[in-house]
Amino acid sequence: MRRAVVVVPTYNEAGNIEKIIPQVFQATAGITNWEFHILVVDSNSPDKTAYIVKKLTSKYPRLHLLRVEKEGLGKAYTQGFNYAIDKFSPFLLFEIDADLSHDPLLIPKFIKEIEQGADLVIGSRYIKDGSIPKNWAIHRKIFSVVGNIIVRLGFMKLNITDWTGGYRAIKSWIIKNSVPFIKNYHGYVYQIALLDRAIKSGARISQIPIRFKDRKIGKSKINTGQFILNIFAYIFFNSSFIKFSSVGFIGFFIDFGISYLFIERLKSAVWLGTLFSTETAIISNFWLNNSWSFSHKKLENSLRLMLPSFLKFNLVSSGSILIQTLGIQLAVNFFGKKLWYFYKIVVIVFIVIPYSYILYNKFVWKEK
Ligand SMILES: Nc1nc2c(ncn2[C@@H]2O[C@H](COP(=O)(O)OP(=O)(O)O)[C@@H](O)[C@H]2O)c(=O)[nH]1
Ligand SMILES: [Mg+2]
Repeated sequence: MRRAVVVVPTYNEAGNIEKIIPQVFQATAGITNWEFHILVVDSNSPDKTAYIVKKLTSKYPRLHLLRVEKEGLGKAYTQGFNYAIDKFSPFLLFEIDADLSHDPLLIPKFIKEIEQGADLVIGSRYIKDGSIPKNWAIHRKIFSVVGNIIVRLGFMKLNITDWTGGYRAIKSWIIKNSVPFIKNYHGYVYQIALLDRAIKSGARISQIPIRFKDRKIGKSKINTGQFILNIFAYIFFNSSFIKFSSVGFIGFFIDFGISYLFIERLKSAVWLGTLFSTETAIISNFWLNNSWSFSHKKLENSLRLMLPSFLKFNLVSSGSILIQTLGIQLAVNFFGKKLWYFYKIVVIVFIVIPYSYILYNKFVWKEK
């Protein structure tokens, strides 16, 4: 029989914890081919949450308690997952909030997705039939919606709709793979880091709609300002797409610098300087993308294996040059020459970058 551990992080959830535990056990009672456990990870709540859980363990033998220091949500989850994996060797782990915002009755739906082949199931508020609470203050709604759109765009993963939510089913192997990395993310940004790692390690992601209910008891622990800063920092340092765009930017300067050197200083022919500078930029872009932007899909370090990919890279890059040249010429024909640099930026940002990013992902750095 496959085992699943539902990990419930708590900080001052005394009013909610007695309700959610029976609800989870009731919701899973009908799933007879799985064995369900609950692990409450409490960060030394002063309101005696742990004491209540301890008392309930005599009634529920599959209820367990882990007490940890107060070091943030991410840290509580990583410690809880490590403990659960060590002690119960589960096939599957669940994340769920303690404050009844997530309906435990949906657990069977998550299981169904796993049984149909998903590695990680996201409870999403942002797909059809999912929702956030109507009574949330407007700033909280905006933050949640805009925050998720920024993450989707930042990673260029538009089909993953809810990055910040905390209702998920995750196969243990993903957690084992990800822990060395995500253990550095203590706060709420950990949810984004875990999903990013899961995708990078090739997990099959599936989404089911959830209606997020506002908590009735207790207070939210989220520090919105801190969270926004952490999200931006995380995307900046971890998004292949952002790294890829930065590499392109660096390539532009290399190209320009070498052209200048050859044409202005060494008085070489313009075509020769241009040929040399563009190819140097292409080589350096290839190297930087391979070792940095797409390091999780890094190509084999042998010349023989790399050469076909490098040729494809050259082909896609030549396409970029062609698109740029034709695009700008077309714009100039239509609107006149005056704003040529503006058209250049528009063509690069809206056509060349998405075009080359998609093609490199498809043909050069393929998903493993
Ligand atoms: N163990 C632990 N749980 C936490 C911590 N911070 C938040 N939680 C729990 O994480 C879940 C979601 O937190 P909540 O404050 O409701 O966030 P919100 O729903 O985004 O407002 C709840 O079950 C909290 O009790 C923490 O530092 N340690
Ligand atoms: Mg909550």
